[in-house]
Amino acid sequence: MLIAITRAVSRSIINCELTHLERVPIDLERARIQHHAYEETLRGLDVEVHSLPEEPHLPDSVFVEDTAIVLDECALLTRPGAVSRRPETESIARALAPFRSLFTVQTPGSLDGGDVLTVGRTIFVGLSSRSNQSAIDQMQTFLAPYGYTVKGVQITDCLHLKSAVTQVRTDTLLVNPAWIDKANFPGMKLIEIDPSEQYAANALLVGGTVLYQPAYPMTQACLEAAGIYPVLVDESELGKAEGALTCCALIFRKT
Ligand code: CIR
Repeated sequence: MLIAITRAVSRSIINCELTHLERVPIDLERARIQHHAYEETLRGLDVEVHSLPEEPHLPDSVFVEDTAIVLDECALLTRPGAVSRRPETESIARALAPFRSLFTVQTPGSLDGGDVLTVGRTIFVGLSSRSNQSAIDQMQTFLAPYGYTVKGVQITDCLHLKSAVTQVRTDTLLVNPAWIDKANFPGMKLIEIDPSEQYAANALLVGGTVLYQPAYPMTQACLEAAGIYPVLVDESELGKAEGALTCCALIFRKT
């Protein structure tokens, strides 16, 4: 059984952090309808969804992925790279406490969950504008006793590691080679995005099902050519806040 922690879209989302996108109006109602459909899609996959109430004063708080890394054995609360996002972790700590023992990244470490890709016992961490070497060193210290290896990975021109690469099958990653060096993933099968769809590398693997946005039909065809038929879910309104599918939930096994 899988659990997903999600959070309602904040009424202040228009004041979100932006790094690579120009600010454009965000239709709050449309964002909420799409996010609700995303939660319903998860429920349809037998995921137990715990939807936290809106945080009216925390614009980016719907992007719960950035606040924690949840493994089978424990969870790590992040110290988000954007100062405006640091208060988001308080309520997430309360939500996770019934399920996992918690570690917390300490200053001078900074870490966004969007920079963390766990593949088996290897944890890749993007060295980005949000996540730094100190956080990687702390993760290695916390997680080595559980048998995890933490590897820093350089990314360029995108916000987070998972803007550039996500897992779509146990042995397969979906990757944008313009933003990350494929040599970081020896032994894995790689599917490249279509170069005309630069944001297409963010897919959400839930159990054996891939959730994917309808905005990337060329890359979707590449997935299908590899035998991966995604369930489509549209979070395009939150895309204007630089969010993608993985950002909107913390998904973990109910142990
Ligand atoms: C931010 O810049 O922090 C938010 N506007 C978007 C965060 C997206 N999160 C993610 O990709 N994990």
